[in-house]
Amino acid sequence: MLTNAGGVDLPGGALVLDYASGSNPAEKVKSLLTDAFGKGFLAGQIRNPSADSSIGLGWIDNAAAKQVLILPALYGDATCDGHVDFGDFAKLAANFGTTSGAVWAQGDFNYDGAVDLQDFAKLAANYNGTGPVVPGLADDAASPAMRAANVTEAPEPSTLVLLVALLATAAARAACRRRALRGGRTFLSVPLGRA
Ligand SMILES: [Ca+2]
Ligand SMILES: [Ca+2]
Repeated sequence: MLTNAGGVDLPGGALVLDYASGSNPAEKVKSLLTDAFGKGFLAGQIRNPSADSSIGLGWIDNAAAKQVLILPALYGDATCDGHVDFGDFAKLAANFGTTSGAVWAQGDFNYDGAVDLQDFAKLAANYNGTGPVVPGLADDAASPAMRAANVTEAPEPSTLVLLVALLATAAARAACRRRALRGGRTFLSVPLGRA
């Protein structure tokens, strides 16, 4: 499926790649989806004929179940549970400032490997939105591993204003990390003040 020329259309449902008895296809999936993102998910090896500016394809590597899932998802739905909410923001905030190697589940929604303001803008545009919900993968007991991987302990902010404030905090923390890595040189790459 990942290698034949025809590829696969995913307008709904989910594609589950079980790697319990094989090698993890995550890198291949990431590569194919990065290519398809550049084509609006309307072409490429894995496609979503219903893709538009708010819905593309997301994916998640469920290491506990040894499954990679690919499914239509709202941009911003890092957890692939059909909703864009604080759990997704927490993923993005935790990885904010990453410049390469990040994946959808970490908040890279435009498949460039970085987690930055472009990704936050995509999440913000769909915040509190509900997209395609795949039975068995969403808000039911069938996805405890994904739920467990989520961060939902913090109080849930109801407005984007609060999210922006929290993001500014995350950005400041990321800048601090970079300063530490760069031997104390002052460095701030995002145009946000400290919260
Ligand atoms: Ca979500
Ligand atoms: Ca990105």
